[in-house]
Amino acid sequence: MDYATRGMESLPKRRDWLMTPTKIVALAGAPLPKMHPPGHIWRRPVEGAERTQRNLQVTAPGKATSAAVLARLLNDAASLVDSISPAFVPHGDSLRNLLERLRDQRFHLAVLGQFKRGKSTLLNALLGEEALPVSVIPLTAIPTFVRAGDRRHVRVIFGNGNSSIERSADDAQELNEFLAQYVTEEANPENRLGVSQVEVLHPAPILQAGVVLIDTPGIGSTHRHNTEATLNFIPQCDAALFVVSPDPPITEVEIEFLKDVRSRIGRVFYVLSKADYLTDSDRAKILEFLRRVLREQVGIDSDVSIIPVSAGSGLAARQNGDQDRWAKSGMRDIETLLTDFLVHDKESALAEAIARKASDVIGDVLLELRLSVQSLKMPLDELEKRLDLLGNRLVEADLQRTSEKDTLEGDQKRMAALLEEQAEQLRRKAKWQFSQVAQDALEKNHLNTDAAQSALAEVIPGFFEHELGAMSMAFEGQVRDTLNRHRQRTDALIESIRRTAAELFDIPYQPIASKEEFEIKRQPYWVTHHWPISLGVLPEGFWDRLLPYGMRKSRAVRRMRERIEVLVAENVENVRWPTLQNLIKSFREFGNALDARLEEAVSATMGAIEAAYERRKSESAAVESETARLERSTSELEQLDEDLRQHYGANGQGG
Ligand SMILES: Nc1nc2c(ncn2[C@@H]2O[C@H](COP(=O)(O)OP(=O)(O)O)[C@@H](O)[C@H]2O)c(=O)[nH]1
Ligand SMILES: [Mg+2]
Repeated sequence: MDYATRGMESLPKRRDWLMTPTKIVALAGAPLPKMHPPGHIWRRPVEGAERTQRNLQVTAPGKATSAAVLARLLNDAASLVDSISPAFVPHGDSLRNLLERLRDQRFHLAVLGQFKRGKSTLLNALLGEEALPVSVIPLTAIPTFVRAGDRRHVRVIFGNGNSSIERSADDAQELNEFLAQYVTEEANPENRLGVSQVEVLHPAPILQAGVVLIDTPGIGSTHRHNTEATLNFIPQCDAALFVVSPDPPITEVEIEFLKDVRSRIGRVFYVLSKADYLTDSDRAKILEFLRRVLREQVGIDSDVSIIPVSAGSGLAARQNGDQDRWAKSGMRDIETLLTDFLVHDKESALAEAIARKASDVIGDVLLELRLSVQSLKMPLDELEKRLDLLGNRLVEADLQRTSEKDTLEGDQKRMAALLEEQAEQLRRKAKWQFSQVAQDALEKNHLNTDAAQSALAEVIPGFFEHELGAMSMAFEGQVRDTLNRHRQRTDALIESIRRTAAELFDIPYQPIASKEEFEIKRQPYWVTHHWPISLGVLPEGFWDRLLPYGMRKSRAVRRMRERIEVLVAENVENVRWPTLQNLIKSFREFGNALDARLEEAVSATMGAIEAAYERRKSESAAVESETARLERSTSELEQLDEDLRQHYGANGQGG
């Protein structure tokens, strides 16, 4: 079809996101109005170009002041962007949001490892007091977030966060006792209180750097759900302390866990706790052994540093102000490592990421500005011709988008079918295993069905907790891969629209550098499921007692089979249903986000040109001064962007 010969007016109004010229103008804000309309809502307008130019001088290289310099750059850029036109205020807001994140510097550092390795004790040593409960038996699957506050304060959050209770504490003991009511297995067995998260505010100096320390439930405990709870929690961590101890040095579960952790958390530090149990030579041997395991089985550099500590003695030293003992306990090394990391690496990692994102926002604005300027300068008939060509590209893009949505729908159906298949497999596996358990118990207990029922009650929660964990992990991976493919295609589509616009109007085009990841939302990660185990005992038939053993047995087995049938159905449903809901929700949210991104990209690109076009048609007198103003803004913004890149992009540190 020859779209090129059609006028813009004849473009089919296919979908909402496909902008018709009037709609584009409306979305883009005003059709580039007078220079400073009275009473407009721009925030912190730039007083004059001189000020911006002067501010641009302060970008002397040097990492020490990089955050401050970056903050100023972001601030300047936001003001400048606001002042161009009200249509750009959302871009200004994006820059201000980045500035806020930079200033906030909030960073999640989790303490990970098997239960009883001494994680909570280590955190207490860092906090300088016994704030967190320490126990010889595992705690419940509830992570505790500890952040800076001017006094000790706890917030316990229940369920989905709808309800919570708070309490201030005068000292460590009060804090510890209050926490123990919610996070210990004794006081809150299997988390029957339904606690989902605990937050602690604490005045310890280590927290002042903006770090949030997270005490985690620990993997590989008898409470199987703790492992899954910790695994599910990893996406929230920015860095981690991985704690092992001599008894035994490292287990299979920890190695598997560590492989997973390493691929998902940027920085992991290793700690050998309870080093006080060891003689110097034993310590050296264990460290050597650990390094070898990390190297050979996890694939970590051979010179990895593992810090030996005795957190217990460190805590005592802290409390007595004994600097010598604090150093000897190894805690000082950990403190220094963390402080260094928090002061240097954390800041530069965050600053780099923010600079890249800011550059992208500015890139967007620049593209629109350049499109506007070109459109204003171009002869009217030439402008119309190019607008037309761009319109054709949009019609094609809309077709692509429709087919993308169809594929997305197909993928969702495919994933749902896969889930049904897995649920069926799970049913078969569960029935087989439970029948074995029940039959064994019957034979060992004179065909007593109560005994068989108890035996089932013992295996069911562990079995399903494990299966749910495995299933949701495998599923999440597949959903993520599928959605990622869609995201990449949408990105390519957006890119091609922007590129077409840039090429048509002869302006330089820079592809977006840092694409926002679509986060696939997870279920709350430490929900304790209730696994049905009892359906009331089906009584023996009245005559059963009098029947010969063989007949009694087959009747008892049949009764148990019927019971297992129902138990399996209920429990598998407990796994299948939330997984399916999560799947549907992920796809729906993703589809919406996809549309929103496309719409945004199209309206921004077309908006600039269309607005200029409208302006050209109406009042030609002001066009010249408007063009000059936009050109000025463009070059100021280019300068700002260059400064951003010089500091954070051009030094070669990608990723
Ligand atoms: N000897 C010694 N025992 C420790 C040390 N750190 C922790 N423990 C003990 O190990 C047990 C488990 O500690 P905890 O901090 O609750 O471990 P978590 O489950 O990993 O949080 C407790 O009995 C602690 O007293 C240490 O550095 N030295
Ligand atoms: Mg603990």
